[in-house]
Amino acid sequence: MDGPEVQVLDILSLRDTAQTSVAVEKLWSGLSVLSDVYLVSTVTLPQKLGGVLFGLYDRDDHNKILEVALMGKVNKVLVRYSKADGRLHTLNLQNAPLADGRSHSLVLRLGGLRRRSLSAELYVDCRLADSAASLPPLGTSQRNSDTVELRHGEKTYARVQGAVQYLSLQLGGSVAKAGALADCPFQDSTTAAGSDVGAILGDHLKALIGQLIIFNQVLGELRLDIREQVKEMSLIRNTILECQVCGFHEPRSRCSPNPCFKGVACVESLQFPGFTCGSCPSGFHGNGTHCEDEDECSVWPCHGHSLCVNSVGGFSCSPCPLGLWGAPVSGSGLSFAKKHRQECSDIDECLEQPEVCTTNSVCVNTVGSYKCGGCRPGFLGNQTAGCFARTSCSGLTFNPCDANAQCRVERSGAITCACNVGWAGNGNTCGQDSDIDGFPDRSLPCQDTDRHCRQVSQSEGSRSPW
Ligand SMILES: [Ca+2]
Ligand SMILES: [Ca+2]
Repeated sequence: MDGPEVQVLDILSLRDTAQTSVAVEKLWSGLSVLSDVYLVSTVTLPQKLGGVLFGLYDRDDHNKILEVALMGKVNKVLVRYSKADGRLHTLNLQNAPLADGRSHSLVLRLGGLRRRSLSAELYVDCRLADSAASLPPLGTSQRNSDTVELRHGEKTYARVQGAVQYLSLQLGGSVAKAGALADCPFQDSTTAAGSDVGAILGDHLKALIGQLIIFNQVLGELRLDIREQVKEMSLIRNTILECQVCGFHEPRSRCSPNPCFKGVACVESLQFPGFTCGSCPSGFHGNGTHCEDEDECSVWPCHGHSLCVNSVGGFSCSPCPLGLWGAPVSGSGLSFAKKHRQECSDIDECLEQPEVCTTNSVCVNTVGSYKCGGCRPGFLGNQTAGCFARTSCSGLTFNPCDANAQCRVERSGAITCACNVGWAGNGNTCGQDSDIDGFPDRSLPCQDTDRHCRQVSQSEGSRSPW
């Protein structure tokens, strides 16, 4: 059906009124029998500029019958046409960025001309830009083609430094055919040749597909936008996190208040949960957030007879047992406890505390204690009474002197005894000497050579000094 009936009217090639009239007539008769009409054009528009591209007007009252205008500022194509009741209907087709100084192709399809509702599709640069369906029908029946005037925007566009390179109307045919005029590789639609029902369904389907395509395009753009937004957000977040001088940085810190165990350093982190804790303090084990006391006593750091006391964060050993000596041990941590075991060594009491046993007695050192034995050789006595030299002035038992004599230790260590005044004898034994002549009143039972043990005789009295 598309084949021989399809006509293409090259608008720009219409040179005179006669040619134009023929073209208008063809168009006018086409509108009443055809299903689709296509406007195909290639234009160049400077930034934000636009203008009427094609229009049909009533020669008598100058009313618009059909007008297609490009709105460069808002990227729209405005289609205005008079409805059956003579009033003007305006159709806005979006997503048409045509005004950027470059050449663009556009294909506008007006479909469903013989039905009760009109549909429209706009392709820009071979892509569906926008579509509309269920539009009020075109009011053409009451006009005669003689009163219709055709105008196009070639001169207007040239005035604003733009151009209309190509402009034609395709009467009937398919989108694919119209696309071919604009070098667009559209696929041929099968519905165009179907029945009315098929055509209606096809129009709706086309409109639906068109909307879906646009929706997809919008989604794709949105996705790109969201990706950009996410990038920017993470950039801003990182900037804020790294910004030390920002006043609001500190209060938002994940380390304030410190979420780590008491005394453990907290470092801000970009990874979840936003902070990192240092290692647990000495004497504790855990992940830095939760730390538990280590039981140092479990590695037996104390001496076998000392008491180990585990405390929160540390331990201590009781002092070495009696008789042993060692430095006090306390600290924190299992490794410390393993390296610093309590050492208790014996005290040599005999050497360090000579007075623990009686002077001149035997002292024997033992591990953890000592023993006191008997008196050393040359001494007599015991631990209770003391140990004395066999002769000495110290104890009554070993004093060789008479009770009435003076005991004296000479420098040589020898002991000498001398009878007190009024007494005479050899010192070891003394007798009363009433006349104080150095001789006892009576002979004494002692042996001596200096006669002081004997009473002096009368015969010997002549030898006295008196
Ligand atoms: Ca502990
Ligand atoms: Ca000892």
